[in-house]
Amino acid sequence: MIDEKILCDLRKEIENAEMSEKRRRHTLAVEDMAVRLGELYAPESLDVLRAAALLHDITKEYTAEEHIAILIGHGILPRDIDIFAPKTLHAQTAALLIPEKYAESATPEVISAVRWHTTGHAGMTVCEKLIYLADYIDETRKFPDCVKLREMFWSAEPQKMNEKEKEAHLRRVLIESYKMTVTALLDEGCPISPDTVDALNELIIEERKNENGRKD
Ligand code: DGI
Ligand code: FE
Ligand code: FE
Repeated sequence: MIDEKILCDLRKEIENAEMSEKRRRHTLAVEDMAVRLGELYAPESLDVLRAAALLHDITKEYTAEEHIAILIGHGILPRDIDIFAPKTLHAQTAALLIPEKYAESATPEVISAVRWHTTGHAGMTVCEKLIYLADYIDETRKFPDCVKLREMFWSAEPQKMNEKEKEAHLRRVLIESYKMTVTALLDEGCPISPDTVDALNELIIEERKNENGRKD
């Protein structure tokens, strides 16, 4: 449990951290969205969600060279995909720096939610899914795909769904988000991280099993 005082201090630190005004507003809006999603899907983990949201983009504005130096400094050899999909690097480096810079918030759940917030991966926990989604649909995002996904998530009124419906709804929204991301990346000639592909495949397979279950 990360107590309220640690979370308040963390928010103050992030409010004063060296990052652009846009990134700061986004970070605080991800915290708001993570809490809204958490109230629906993981009310017992609001502390994890708040800390992960506040920490998820702490290295977003570092250069590619700085990210690579952090990986190497932690004994990690950058893979080809790290070099050719550089926008995914900040999730790895933020997760590496949290225990050093924000030790009081550095629980395994917080670190993993930050680590996977950009690509996702196979076997995502509910907190990992919620931070990934909160990051995509926070209220400051005006990009058409984000507006569309935010609308898709809330217009279905998940507050009124039972547990099974809510789970299926989250899965469908996540699949849609990955479709939009992968399509945009391919259009731009960017490689798709194997973690992104693994996450999407797993969600599609779960969805197919669910459809078959409904037919039986
Ligand atoms: O850091 P944010 O901008 O708030 O959001 P984010 O951490 O989800 O990063 C989004 C960026 O990462 C976006 O430009 C797309 C890129 N990205 C996400 N998954 C992949 C990826 N880029 C490549 N090349 N491959 C991926 O699988
Ligand atoms: Fe990010
Ligand atoms: Fe973000």
